[in-house]
Amino acid sequence: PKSTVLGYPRIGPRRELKRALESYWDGRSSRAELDRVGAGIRGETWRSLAELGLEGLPSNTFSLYDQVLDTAVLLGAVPERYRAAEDPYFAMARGTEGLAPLRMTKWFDTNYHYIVPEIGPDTVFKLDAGKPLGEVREARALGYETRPVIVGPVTFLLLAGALERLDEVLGCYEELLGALAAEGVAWVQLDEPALVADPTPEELAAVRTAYERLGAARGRPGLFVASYFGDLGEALPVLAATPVEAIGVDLVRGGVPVVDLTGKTVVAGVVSGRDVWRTSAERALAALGSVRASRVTVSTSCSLLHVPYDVAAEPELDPALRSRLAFAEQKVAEVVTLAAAEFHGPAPAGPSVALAGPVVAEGRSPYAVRAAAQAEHLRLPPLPITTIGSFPQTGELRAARAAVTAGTLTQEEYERRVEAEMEHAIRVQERLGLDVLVHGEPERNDMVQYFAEHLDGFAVTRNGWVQSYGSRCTRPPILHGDVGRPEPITVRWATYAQSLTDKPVKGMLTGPVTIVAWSFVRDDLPLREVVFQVADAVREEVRDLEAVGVSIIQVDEPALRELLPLAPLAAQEEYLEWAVAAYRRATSGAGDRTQIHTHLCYSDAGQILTAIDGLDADVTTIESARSGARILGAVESFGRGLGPGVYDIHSPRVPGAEEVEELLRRTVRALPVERVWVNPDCGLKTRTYEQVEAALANVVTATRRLRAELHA
Ligand code: THG
Ligand code: ZN
Repeated sequence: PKSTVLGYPRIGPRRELKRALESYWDGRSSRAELDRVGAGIRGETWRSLAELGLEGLPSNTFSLYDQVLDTAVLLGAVPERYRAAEDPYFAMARGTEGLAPLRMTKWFDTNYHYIVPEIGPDTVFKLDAGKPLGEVREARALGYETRPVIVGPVTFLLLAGALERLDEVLGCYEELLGALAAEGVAWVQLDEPALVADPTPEELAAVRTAYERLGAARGRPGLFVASYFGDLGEALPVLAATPVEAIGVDLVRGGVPVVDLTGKTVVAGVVSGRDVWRTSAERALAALGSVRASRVTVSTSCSLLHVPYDVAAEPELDPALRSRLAFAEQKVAEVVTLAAAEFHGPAPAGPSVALAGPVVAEGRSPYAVRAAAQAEHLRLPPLPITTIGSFPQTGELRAARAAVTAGTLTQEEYERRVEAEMEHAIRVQERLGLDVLVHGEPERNDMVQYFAEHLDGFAVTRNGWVQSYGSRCTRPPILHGDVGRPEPITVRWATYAQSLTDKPVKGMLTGPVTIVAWSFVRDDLPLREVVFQVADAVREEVRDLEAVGVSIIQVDEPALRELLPLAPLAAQEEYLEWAVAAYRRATSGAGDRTQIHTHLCYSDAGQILTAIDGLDADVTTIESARSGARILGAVESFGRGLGPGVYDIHSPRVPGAEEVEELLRRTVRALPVERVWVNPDCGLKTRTYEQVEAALANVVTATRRLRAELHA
């Protein structure tokens, strides 16, 4: 075909799949109803792609939860303990009463999260090709011939940490190719994004083995190996030397291949699947024209899973901005248009943009000086108890926000309800005996969305949902112009919350890297420049909070690691340097007496502990309980206040006081006691008040026991 896409969104243009899933999980609808909604989304996708004029239609890009989990099921890698569950697939994805779910982690450097396959000595690989075969037949019944898309063997095993099982897994893939060929399938797409992250010699050998062997399978469909999220580098010549007929390259992130690919089809990803901008036809055509191959198919740089469905669903966007945007539907149309054009090289050099001058993070005093000033000013007890920021978000509040948007609730009435909710959260914390309170964030839907709505240079969408994991989605804001803060954002709420209590109430801000990481970002400036613009806006907010007497300000950077380049090491180091500089730019306007807190969300923070230290926050709260306090092994060199979470908020389970006490004891053994903070692992937004109150009461009990010993 002359045109194709590597994949498509699947949550449904109005999140139909999300609703069907959650209704099925709650027992409000049947499995048959869920399958009917899924079939509707698949059929509508094929119809829409064909109508736009796309030639190569993909199938098996749909998933009820995650494509990596689908691949585990395809290969029979279902751990024994899930097999007896009523629905083993969703048991692995979400857990059951008695079973924890499989682990979930980020899909390369996207905001999509996949289920990590669990492969152990007991795993017996056995093909179950029902899903891809079913989709091929389903599409055919609607009149469409499709190319099944499947995670490739090397990427699958690398994600599972089990590359040594290649031989067994290849047996399943061979069998799969046979089954697809018997079904009359002409092409299969095997996704190998793991190859773009600087493959090791072992990984390159695995690529060679895998595709020599699959290439030699008799009577198989055409093999299309898709790479994305970067350059294939050394994997390209290796792959090119195997019998695979087509190779997909990401020409947005990576360069035009220097390898001569005569004899192959190159599936050239010139339309970005990672942003929301229209494609420059000039640059795309030049890139297409410089590919040396026997055939070129125009495509997207990766699956369109990572962008919203349709700009047409955003009538409220400023027309000037709308005209610059392309979501999934518009990107398909671009692919079709480019495929119809004549290509001619050579590719122009990438844009060169001058960088702004060096950033000087103007000085706060060294930590020790600040710590003394803060101790004097705040007069907190030892082992101060706090929470991360959000308190349970009630259905009534979400309904109230929707009512304001619908025009059935006045802004004044809404704000009264938000204030009542804040007062409730403050009273609960006072009654429990916490030391540093939070206002609970009832005024925020999503922290990034909230700040984007209040900053210049951002647009927010109404229907621009992108799948984050399972049924969960976000609407990433669109950062399209210069960032500015027209007026204070959080000062009004912070002032109100502080007026209710004599205990300190933390100001709550989101850091510049996180705001950018969870948005779609303009591509005409280096990322670093954009992040610094956001940092300056946050800096103004920090100063304004301080000016009204807020003495503790938390600037969260949960996504600090998310923009980390996949490779090489030098790029990663450079990134961490400027990301840390941006954070300091955002926070260094605060005086020594003002205590800066930060919160980071992941369990393997040990890896970037040096960068975290570089943020120079006075207190860092961090996930710890869920990972068995692994972080404690790494913190000895950490020179500032630290609150390793004492219980896991992701589960509804209420921790006992003894359990919390045990974790606290381990923490004070690893760190000087005057630097230890006591807090849960993360925000409490997804829990109920009942759970939160019970858990925090036990945290207070445990902390008081330790404090009593300190005094003794
Ligand atoms: N905010 C934003 N991006 C994020 C996260 C976030 N990306 C990474 C990580 N956190 C992803 N985790 C989640 C967790 C929950 C939800 C989405 C992503 C979620 N979403 C609601 C849903 O799908 O029902 C919708 C929320 C809304 O109304 O905006 O629950 O925390 N920006
Ligand atoms: Zn967190």
